[in-house]
Amino acid sequence: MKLYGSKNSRSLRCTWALEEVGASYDYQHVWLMKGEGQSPAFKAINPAGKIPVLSDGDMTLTESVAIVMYVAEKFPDAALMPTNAKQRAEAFRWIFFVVSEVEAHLWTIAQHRFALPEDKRVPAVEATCVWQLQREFRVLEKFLTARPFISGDRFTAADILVTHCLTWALSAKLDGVGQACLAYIERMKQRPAFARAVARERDAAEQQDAAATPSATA
Ligand SMILES: N[C@@H](CCC(=O)N[C@@H](CS)C(=O)NCC(=O)O)C(=O)O
Repeated sequence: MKLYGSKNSRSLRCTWALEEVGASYDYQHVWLMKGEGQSPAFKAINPAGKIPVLSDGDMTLTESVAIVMYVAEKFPDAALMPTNAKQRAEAFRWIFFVVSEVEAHLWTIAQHRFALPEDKRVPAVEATCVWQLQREFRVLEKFLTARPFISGDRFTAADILVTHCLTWALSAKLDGVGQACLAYIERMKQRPAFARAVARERDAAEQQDAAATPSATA
């Protein structure tokens, strides 16, 4: 398997899942800020020019949540998704919740802060997104006050996605993430697989940077 990703992006969800299951995989850093996502070579892999992308044999898979779910299914022994129908539904509940009710607003904020062309940005949108996000943060706070993991008493793929969105909210300096959510983020960051995933993405970015920078002594 090969994952195409970028530091500080949604690809961390996939590297984290791959590390949780102990998969062996190649990782290629794609410098979005340097326009690599739009290069003909990368667009031949994903015509949308976006990361993450996972290739596995003859399959090329985009969409971070689909990749996380594929990893969960390919490595069933790691139990990233429960097999019991009710527990599985509970994990899916939080995956859909965080993508549709939290990530959507985070992405709208990012688009109107920097991702859209300047003449398409409407800064006033942010206040509405923040208001909606704070309602969703209160929902997460209620559940994470009562349980160690978002879908119950064990780690699932839903924790990868919820943690990623909560850390995204913090790095965007948004208010309203509660104490139980903050404690949960810290617990999730203590997972060895999380630390390995962050290091893998960071090291790949640094290596690519070093390779592109002419040596001072050359
Ligand atoms: N829904 C997609 C979103 C993918 C996406 O927008 N990725 C961003 C980085 S987090 C990207 O590649 N942006 C480059 C671009 O839009 O040109 C997913 O979850 O994988």
